[in-house]
Amino acid sequence: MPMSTLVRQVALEHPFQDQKPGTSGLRKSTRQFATPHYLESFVEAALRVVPGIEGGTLVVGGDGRHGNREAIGVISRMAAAHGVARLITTTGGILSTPAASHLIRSRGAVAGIILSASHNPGGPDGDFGVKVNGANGGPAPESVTDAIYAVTTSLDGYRILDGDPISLDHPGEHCLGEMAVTVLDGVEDYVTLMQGLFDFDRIGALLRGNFRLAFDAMHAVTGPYATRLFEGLLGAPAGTVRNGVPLEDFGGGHPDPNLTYAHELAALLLESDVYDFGAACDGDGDRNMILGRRCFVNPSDSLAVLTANATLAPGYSGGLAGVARSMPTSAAADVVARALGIPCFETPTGWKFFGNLLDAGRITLCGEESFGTGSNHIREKDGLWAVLFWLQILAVRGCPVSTVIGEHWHTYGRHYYSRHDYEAIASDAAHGLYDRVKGMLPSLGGSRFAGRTIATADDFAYTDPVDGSLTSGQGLRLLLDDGSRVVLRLSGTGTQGATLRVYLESFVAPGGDLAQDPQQALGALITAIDDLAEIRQRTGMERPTVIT
Ligand code: G16
Repeated sequence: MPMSTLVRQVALEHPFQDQKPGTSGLRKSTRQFATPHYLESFVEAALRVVPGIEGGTLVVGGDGRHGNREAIGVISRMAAAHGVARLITTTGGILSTPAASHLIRSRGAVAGIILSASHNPGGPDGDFGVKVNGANGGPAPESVTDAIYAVTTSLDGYRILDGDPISLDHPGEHCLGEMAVTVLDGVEDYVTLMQGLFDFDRIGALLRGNFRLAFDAMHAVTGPYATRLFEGLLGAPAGTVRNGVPLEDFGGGHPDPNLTYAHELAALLLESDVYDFGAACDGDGDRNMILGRRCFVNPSDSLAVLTANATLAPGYSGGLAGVARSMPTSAAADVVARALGIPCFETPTGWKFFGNLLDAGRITLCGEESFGTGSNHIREKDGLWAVLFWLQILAVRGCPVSTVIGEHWHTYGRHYYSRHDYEAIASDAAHGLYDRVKGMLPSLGGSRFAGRTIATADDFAYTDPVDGSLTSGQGLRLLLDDGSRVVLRLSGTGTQGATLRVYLESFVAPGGDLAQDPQQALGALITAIDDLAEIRQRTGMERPTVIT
C-alpha cells in the first residue's frame, strides 16, 4: 500500500501554549503529557523545525520511565509520516542521554529525541520529558527550541502513520511505512566508546582486588550499562551495582544523585569503612555523584580534579585544549586551568552552552555544579564516564579519594562551596524575591556584605565566543572583594512551583584552613544572603529542601 494512504492528519482544536522548553527540554508532569495530543504537538513542532528530518536518520530512546515505550511508538509513527528515512531505537526503549548523544554522532543522525525528565521522579504521579538533540549530539540550541515553541503555539494539527508500533523486545530491523527502523542494544556502542577512553585492564585490576565499589543506578537507566561495565567487563563482584533494574517509577525514588536523594549510598560511604568508592547516576544517566570513604566530592571539585589529572586517562593523554564550567560552578577548575596554561570559559547553566566550545575544539572537558561532568567524546554530560574517569585516576595513583582531594586542595587551594535549594516555592513568592534582589543590584556595589565589600553585583550575561550570540538574565551574582561570591538563580527544570537555588562560594588559598565544614566556612555568607533576600521570610521555609 502506498505510504500516503497510511498517513493520518489529526486536527488540533486549540494549540497548546505551555510547551516552552526549559533548561533541558520540555519537562512536565506525566499527567500533563497524558493530555490527548500533548506529546504529539511538541513532536510535530520538533519534526517541522529540525533541519534534515525528511530523508534523515533519527535516534529515539529514553530513560525507561512510565510512558517511555508508548512515546517511542508515537514518535516512530510520526517520524514515518514526516519522511524520516531511518529511525534508530533500542531494546526496551532504554537509552541513556549520553549513549543517545553518542549514537546520534556515530550513526550520522540529523537529530535525537530523548524521553526523560532527567532526575525528576517518574511514574503516573511523577514527571515526563522530551529533549531534542541536534546532529552534533548535543541539546538543541535556544534558536531551535525557541522555534519549536513558536510552532506549538499556533499548531493546527499533526501527521502520524496509522498502524501498530514496532516491537522493542529484541534487536532487529523493521519497516514502518517506508521508514526503516533499527532496534539495537543501547548499551553496546556506549561501552565500546568508554573502552577507547580508559584503560580497562588497569581499572579491572583495581576492581578485582581489595578495592570495594558501590554503584547506585537508582532503578534508572544506568543499571544495564553499569552492570555490563563494572560487573561484566571490569570484573567487580556481583552486587556492586545496586538498584540496577530500570523501573517505570524508579522504585518510587527520586533519581537525583545527591546527598539527600541518594542517602542510602551516601550513608554507606560516609558513615562506614566498608567501601572505598561510591557513585550514583540520575534518571537518564548524565549526572554523577562521587563519594570516597568518608569523603563527599563536591561536583565543582570533581571537575577540577579531572582537569588536573586528565592525562592519566588514555583518551586525554595528549592534554586538554581548554575547560569550561557553568557560571554557578565554583572556580576550582579555573585555578587548575591557569596552572596548566589552558583557557577556562564560564557559561550559563545548561549543557547546550558547552556545545559550540566543544564543536570548535576550544575545550576538552566541561562541568557543572549540578553533578554534571563531560568531555568532547559526546555532547552531553556523562555520568558513567565520570565514574570511570575517577576509577582511572585511583587505579593509576593508587591512593584513596580523600588523598586525591586533600592533595588537590593543598596544591590549588580550596573553594568552599555549597548550593542551597528551596524547592516547590509558590511561584509568586519566588519571583517576588528574585525580582526584588534584581532591582537592588545597581545599588549594591560597594556596600558591605558578610564582613566583605560587594565588588560587583550583576545579572550574568554571556556572549558565546564562537557565534557571538548573547544570552542574558542567567543569575544574580554578588561578587565580593575577597573572591567569595553568592549567586541566586531560579531553576529551569522543576515542574512544581518554583525552585530557588542559592550558590555560595569562598576561596581559601594553600596554607590556609582547608579542613573546615563547608556550611561553617560559608556561614557568614549564608546569613547575609538570607537577610538581604529575605529568603526565610518570603518562602516561609526555615531551611533549604536540599543542601549540597
Ligand atoms: C539540566 C541541564 C544541565 C543544568 C541543569 C540545571 O540538567 O542539562 O546542564 O545544569 O539542568 O538545572 P536547574 O535549572 O534546575 O538548576 P538535567 O540533568 O536535568 O538534564
